[in-house]
Amino acid sequence: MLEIAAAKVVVCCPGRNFVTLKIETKDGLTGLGDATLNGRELAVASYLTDHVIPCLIGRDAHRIEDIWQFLYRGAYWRRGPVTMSAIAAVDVALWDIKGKAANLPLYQLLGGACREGAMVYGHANGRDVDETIANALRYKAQGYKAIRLQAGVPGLASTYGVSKDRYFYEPADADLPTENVWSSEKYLRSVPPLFEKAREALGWDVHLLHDIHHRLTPIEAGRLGKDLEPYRPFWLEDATPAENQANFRLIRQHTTTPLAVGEIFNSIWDCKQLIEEQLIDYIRATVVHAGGITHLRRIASFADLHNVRTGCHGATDLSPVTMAAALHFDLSVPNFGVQEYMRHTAETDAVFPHAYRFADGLMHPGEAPGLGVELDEALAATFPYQRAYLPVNRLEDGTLYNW
Ligand code: GCO
Ligand code: MG
Repeated sequence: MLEIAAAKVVVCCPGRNFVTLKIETKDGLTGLGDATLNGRELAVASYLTDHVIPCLIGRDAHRIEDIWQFLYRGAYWRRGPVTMSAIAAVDVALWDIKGKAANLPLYQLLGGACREGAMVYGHANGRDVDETIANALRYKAQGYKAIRLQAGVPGLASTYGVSKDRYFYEPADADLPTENVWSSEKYLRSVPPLFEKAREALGWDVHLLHDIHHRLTPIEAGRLGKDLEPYRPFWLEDATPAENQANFRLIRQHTTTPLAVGEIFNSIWDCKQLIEEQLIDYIRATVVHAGGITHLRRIASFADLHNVRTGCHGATDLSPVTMAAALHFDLSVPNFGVQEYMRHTAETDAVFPHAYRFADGLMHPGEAPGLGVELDEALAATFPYQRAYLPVNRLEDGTLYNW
């Protein structure tokens, strides 16, 4: 028995907000879990502090599955991003503790390494095609084997995925939501030339990805997929909102471009039909928003039966605790596809010292016991929470649209 003696939530903002759960056992082991939900951070912090932590004290930290079932099945209100991020934080913190108790890196507890490292993709973005390609060439020179391309759309003042900084893209940028303007017509005209020029400049030995960020209808997405087929994209991400999973049947009927979905999914039920009917190729559900390692492994096993591979979300709003957990998962899961990797700021890396590392386009979680991530609480306290919202999106005639 490894008795849970205490748990607390630490909220900090070293460049952006993070919610971290720290669990301590009676004999002094500690585990970390990420509970960050971009733009809704304090809701998860309250869910943990007010409703979950009181139920953890005195339980056996070794009983990860039982505690997961207690928090999921035992609650009358199941699922949803707030609940599942809170459950994920507990789950990951308990895996961290188990790894430390066993003196093994987490991936060893998950069955050991299936590969030498996890292939990651970096974000090349720019105000126009040339700037995006110049940034993509820099990623290629650093050894990246996969690069996501996003370019500003001619005629639109700002575009999703395009930042002012070369490496850091942080969309939750305002005390109250800012408003963007969107035109699917202008966007659809802009993407094929980006890919055509990218293949000319980067060649064919690097994977190219693109994120639509839920902005198209299924038939528009089908057309874009078809237009991009000659350039062989690795995937088209989040073509259309996926509340209605059957939407993806229509996209599939029109293109062989691989499809990735799921960074906002929080349970297996959000992707059951997509996977079962083989409507997607990559599932992007990730540790922090989909119930932790325990639940994500279930999703991955189900996906494996249907030839769907993993492609975990890895934007900067997922803390280094999630990045580490994702890398242990990626190393051990048979149907791994790719891992998203956006570098955190130097301030974030200083608050969360970590063992994971990048080399030659791959990442490795390192050999430290458990997750291999620490939290410098004194430093974290110097970066207090700052309210920040993601933008909203309107069509050119003022209609509220998907961001
Ligand atoms: C991605 C995502 C992010 C999200 C961000 C919002 O593919 O990395 O789409 O850029 O917009 O995580 O919280
Ligand atoms: Mg995305």
